[in-house]
Amino acid sequence: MKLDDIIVSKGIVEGYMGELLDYLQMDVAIGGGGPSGLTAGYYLAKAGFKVALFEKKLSMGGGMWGGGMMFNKIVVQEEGKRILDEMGIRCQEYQEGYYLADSIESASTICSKACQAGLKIFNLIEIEDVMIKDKGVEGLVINWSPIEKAGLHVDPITLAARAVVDATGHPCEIVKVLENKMGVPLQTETGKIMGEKSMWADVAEERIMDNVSQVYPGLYVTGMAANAVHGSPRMGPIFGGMLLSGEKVAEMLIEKLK
Ligand code: 48H
Repeated sequence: MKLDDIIVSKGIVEGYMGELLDYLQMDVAIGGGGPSGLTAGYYLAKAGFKVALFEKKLSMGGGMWGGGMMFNKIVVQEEGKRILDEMGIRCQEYQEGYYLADSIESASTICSKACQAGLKIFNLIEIEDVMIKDKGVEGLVINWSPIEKAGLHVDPITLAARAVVDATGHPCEIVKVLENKMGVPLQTETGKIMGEKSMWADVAEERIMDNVSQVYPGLYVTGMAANAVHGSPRMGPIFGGMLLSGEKVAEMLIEKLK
C-alpha cells in the first residue's frame, strides 16, 4: 500500500479533536494519572460513567513505576490484593499478608485496564485551575504542560464536570489552587489543607480510607492527596491504600451521581 502522509495527519488531528470536543462536558474529571487516579477511573468507567483523566506527564503511573528507591517492586497488603487480582496483576505472598508485585507490570496493567474499561486519558495536560460556580467546583481549567513548562503566556481552556477528583498525589494541586485562589473553607478538621505528615505506614494506610472525601462541593480527594489534605502520614512504597482509595472515591461518586 502506498502511504499518504496527509491522511496520517488527518487521522490524528480529527481523532484527537473529536475526543476533546466530546469531553468538554463529562460526569467525572480526574486530575493525576498515578495509581489512585487510574483506579478511580477504572471503576467509574466500568460503572458506565463518562470519565476522563488529565495527566501532565507523558506517561501514566505516577509514583508507581519507581517502586521504593528505584527498586521496581511494590508491596500491597492483604486488603489491596483483591484489586491486583481483579486487574490481573501477578503478585507473590513473600510474608503472610504482604504481597510483592512488579511495579512496571502494575503501572502498565492498571493503565491498560482503565483504558479498556472506558476511561479516556488525556496526557501532557496540566490542570492549572478549577472552574467555580454557584454549586462549587464545576470543572477544570487545563493547558498543555509544555506550555506551562516553557512559561509561555497562553490562556487555558475550561471543561465541565459533575464532579472533580484530585488525584495529584503529594502536592494535592487541585485542592491547593482552590484554597490559594478562593480562600474557601475546606471540609477538613481545620478548614484548610492540613499537610502531609512523616512516614507511618500503618496509620497512613488506615486513615487514607476515611480521608477519601468531598473536601468542597464538587471536589473529591483520593490517594496521597487525600492524606496530604487531611493531615495524615505518608506510607512509603506500599500501594494498597492507593488502589483502595481510588476504588472508594469511585464508589462514592457512583452513589452520588447515579
Ligand atoms: C495534571 C498532575 C498535576 C496537574 C500532578 O503521585 P501519584 O502517583 O499519586 P497517587 O496518590 O495516585 O499515588 C501516590 C504514590 O505514587 C506515592 O507517591 C506514594 C504511595 N507515596 C508514599 C510516600 O511515602 O512517598 O500520581 C499523581 C499524578 C502524577 O503522575 C503527576 O504527574 C500528576 O498526578 N499531576 N497532572 N495536572 N496539575 N499535578
